[in-house]
Amino acid sequence: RSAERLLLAALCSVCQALQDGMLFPTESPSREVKDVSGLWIFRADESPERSRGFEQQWYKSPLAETGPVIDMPVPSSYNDITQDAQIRDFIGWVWYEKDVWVPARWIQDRGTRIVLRVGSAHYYSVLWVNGVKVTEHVGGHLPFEADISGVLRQTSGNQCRITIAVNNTLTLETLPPGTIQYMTDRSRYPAGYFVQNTNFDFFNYAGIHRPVLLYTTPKAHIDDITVETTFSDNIGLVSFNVSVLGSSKAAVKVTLSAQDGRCVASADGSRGVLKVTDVNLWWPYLMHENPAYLYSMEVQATAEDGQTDVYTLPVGIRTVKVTSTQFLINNKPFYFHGVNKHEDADIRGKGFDWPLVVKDFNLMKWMGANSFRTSHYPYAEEILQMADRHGIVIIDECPGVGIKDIRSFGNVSLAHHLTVMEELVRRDKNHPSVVMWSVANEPASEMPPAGFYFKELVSHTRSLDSSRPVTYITASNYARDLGAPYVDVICVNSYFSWYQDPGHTELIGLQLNTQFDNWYGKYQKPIIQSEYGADAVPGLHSDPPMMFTEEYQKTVLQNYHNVFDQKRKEFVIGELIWNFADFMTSQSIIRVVGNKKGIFTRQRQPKAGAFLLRERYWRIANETGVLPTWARYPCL
Ligand code: GCB
Repeated sequence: RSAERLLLAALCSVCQALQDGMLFPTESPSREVKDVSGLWIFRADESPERSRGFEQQWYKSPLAETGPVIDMPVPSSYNDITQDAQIRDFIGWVWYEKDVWVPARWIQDRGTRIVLRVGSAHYYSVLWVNGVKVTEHVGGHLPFEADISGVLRQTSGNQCRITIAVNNTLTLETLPPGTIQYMTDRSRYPAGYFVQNTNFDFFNYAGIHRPVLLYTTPKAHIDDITVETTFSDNIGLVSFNVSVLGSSKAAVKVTLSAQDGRCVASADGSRGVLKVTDVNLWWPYLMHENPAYLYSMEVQATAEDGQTDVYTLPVGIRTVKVTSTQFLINNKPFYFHGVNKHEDADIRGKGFDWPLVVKDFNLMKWMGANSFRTSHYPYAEEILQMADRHGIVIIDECPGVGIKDIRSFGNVSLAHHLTVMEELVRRDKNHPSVVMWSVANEPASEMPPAGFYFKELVSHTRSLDSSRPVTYITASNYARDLGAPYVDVICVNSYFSWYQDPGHTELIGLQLNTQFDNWYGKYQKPIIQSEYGADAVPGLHSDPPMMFTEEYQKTVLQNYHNVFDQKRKEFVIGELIWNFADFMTSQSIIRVVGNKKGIFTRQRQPKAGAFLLRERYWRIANETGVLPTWARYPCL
């Protein structure tokens, strides 16, 4: 116990809560946004130690003057853009650069704050502007930014050379973890040969994955907004907390408007509660005839000098609660019938792409999915905004996938994991679509340090946000799982008749029933089947079904569904298919150009399993009885 206390004290000193906010950049009367994504130039540092770029200070001069450069689109992973296998599999530092023009008035007006923001870059990034380092950031999948007003005003004025060095190396202390292995047998490997080992099943795509933006705010600006919502009868309550930087005496005014523009509540001051009569609640898709209702909250902060900063935040009013058998949204039972996804597509890898995002939402709505889990890392903010607008419910997962090595349960790893949860909650706390945090996927939760590790992680996450439940995804045995006592909902992944008893779909019923009864018997917490599925190579057929055919995938799904239909009357609160679409993995003997457990191909065409799920999800949705006839799936 005293050792635990010591450890905690050490941790608290490392992980001070994040100071600043991370509001999504939007335009307003006081703010401008300039997207500087597009075509950048690129150079991989192929020197043996990958350190030449730093030794030769490639950020000091235009990158093209340092050696050969190539074109590179942003956002995109760099891996699949060229014909060069070395770039695809590259490990180490790569360098990106773009010259942009900054509007002269931004520079001249000293009351304007200019911020450079990267939506995400995988994994470790360093940023320079006109050769001056402005920030660095550890971790992919989450945004980071730097105030570059001073640098721009001191260096070349309107001209802005942005250099970003990105390193995809994973270590035992990164999230996800990995190891670099040097091969020393000179009869098999050349000198200096190394590989990156990981414990996760998706390709470690790298590069600048989300948009790079320049945006402005007044010097005294709204730095962060936190809203929490609840309701009682027909009164909605929105509590808000606004933090302003650059002025200690700014006057804050908050106005909430309905979708027709009508002002429904307003208040003065940086903290308070807005009361909304005849509230329109935010309901999930297929749970209400008018789902995804969003109010619009305008925050104004006026500083002593009279300048006003304005920021508008969409607000959905809803509650989330968990009982021992149910997941309640707005006090009504919610059953997750949804998917697990990846940010993954041909050519762009994990690069953000609007056509793909909109297509995926259309497919989810087509199949009657009401939810998805952001397996195995946080997705782009734009995706969460879509979910808010369409009523798709999200389990928001951090990048804690593949924590399998006992050394990754140490202090340094835990401190970083706590910081990542802070970054995640800071970014996503205001999204009504986000109903639960997931702190990890399939860790080695039977290893002794996992108990302490997950106790800390879950309680820290709760201290950051008490309005949402916390889970982690387990694939471990119910009797040996050391994290389950701390979570609110048990999420279990299992692959009966695939990794266990391959080919024996007749065993699924028995084994899945046992799984559910064991977990519920031990913890009395509601359970989500957070992954299940089977690979299907599109176009492969056999009857009776054989593994890897579309028929086999369907049969596996049907056998799971029979059990879900029994257990959802008791304590099973959701089912999420693995996976929405086929996705790329590293090369191995169990993957044929990637993981084929998608019910859609990587190009988003349906396999037989997609039609099966579509019928099922709409049938479940129709059971709620709230859907008007026109909104029902016609065949049912
Ligand atoms: C899992 C993992 C997921 C894999 C999946 C599979 O349990 O969470 O990342 O892709 O199984 O297909 O093996």
